[in-house]
Amino acid sequence: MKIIHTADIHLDSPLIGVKDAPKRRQELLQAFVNLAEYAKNNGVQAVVVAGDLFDDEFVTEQTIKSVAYVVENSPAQWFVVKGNHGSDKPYQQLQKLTQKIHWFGKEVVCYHLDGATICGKELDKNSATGWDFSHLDSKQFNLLVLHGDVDSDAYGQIDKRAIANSAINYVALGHRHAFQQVKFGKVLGAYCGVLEARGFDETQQTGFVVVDTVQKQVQFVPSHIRKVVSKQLDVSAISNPAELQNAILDCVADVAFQNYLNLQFVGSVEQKLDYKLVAQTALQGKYFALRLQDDTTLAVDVEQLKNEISLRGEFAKLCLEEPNPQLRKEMLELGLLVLSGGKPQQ
Ligand SMILES: [Mn+2]
Repeated sequence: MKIIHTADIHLDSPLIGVKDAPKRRQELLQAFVNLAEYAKNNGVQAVVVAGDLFDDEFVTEQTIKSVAYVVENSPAQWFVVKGNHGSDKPYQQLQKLTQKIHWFGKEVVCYHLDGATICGKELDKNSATGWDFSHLDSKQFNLLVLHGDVDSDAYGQIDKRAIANSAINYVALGHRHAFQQVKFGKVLGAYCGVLEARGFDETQQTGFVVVDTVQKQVQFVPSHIRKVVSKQLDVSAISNPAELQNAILDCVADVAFQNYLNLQFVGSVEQKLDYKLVAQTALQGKYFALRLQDDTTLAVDVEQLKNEISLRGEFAKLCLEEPNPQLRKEMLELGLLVLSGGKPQQ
């Protein structure tokens, strides 16, 4: 049988700072609908949500009703761990709307399907105990679903040794927002990552995991409505705004407009241009969201500069008295920028 492992969907995230937040929230829900469609079209018999289905208590009634509708109309069986994000309220409301979801508790709870056993445990500060898997049948495919951090007990302890010594075949993890495989001794696990990026900090390929219990295969299936694309432009050899505009348009030519574009300017330059202004003007209105980072450095020969009879020369001498090299560099860059008529960035 095929099992989908998803997590961290964060429906109804506030998405603070996202320009089209209501639209993006609707897209998070759309991604969830698409996942159920994928399950239906690909003969997936079980969907496992490893926590953070909802973002927090701001979840709307319409969203909870939508989730219940999707689950009720899905031929798959659904398994949900609540996770540690936000309150229990939306989950309690969801429980009232549909009986079709299998939930977990503070102790390990297991459900037996035809061809697989799906176990799960809600983590909290008391989760150090209760990790008993001795009842599992090693002839079955055994899946364990958890929401937590394998390297920290901050959200509840995971007994890695108990998992390593058990008949578990796969640990479906939630909490970290990027796909990542994890080993518990010989037992394979994975964080499936988010279904959709919610901001510029979620730069990795999004999607979900499909587990084939017969082939004993685990496959990451990439999926997105929008994604974050990062581009780097070296502006060391660029001397004027017109040239810069052309370089920007060349650099981002292959990025589809529906995406988040993160454009970083790098290089060592003798004089800074207003990279952000030129980029904002050239790319205005094209991308779903735009983040611009000026990480260029000023190429300054400070030893030569200190001999210059000018305000710059005097300033360079002053900077050389600063013993901290990082601070000295920042002072020089910022001071020379201001002396050349530029404006310091936020
Ligand atoms: Mn999360």
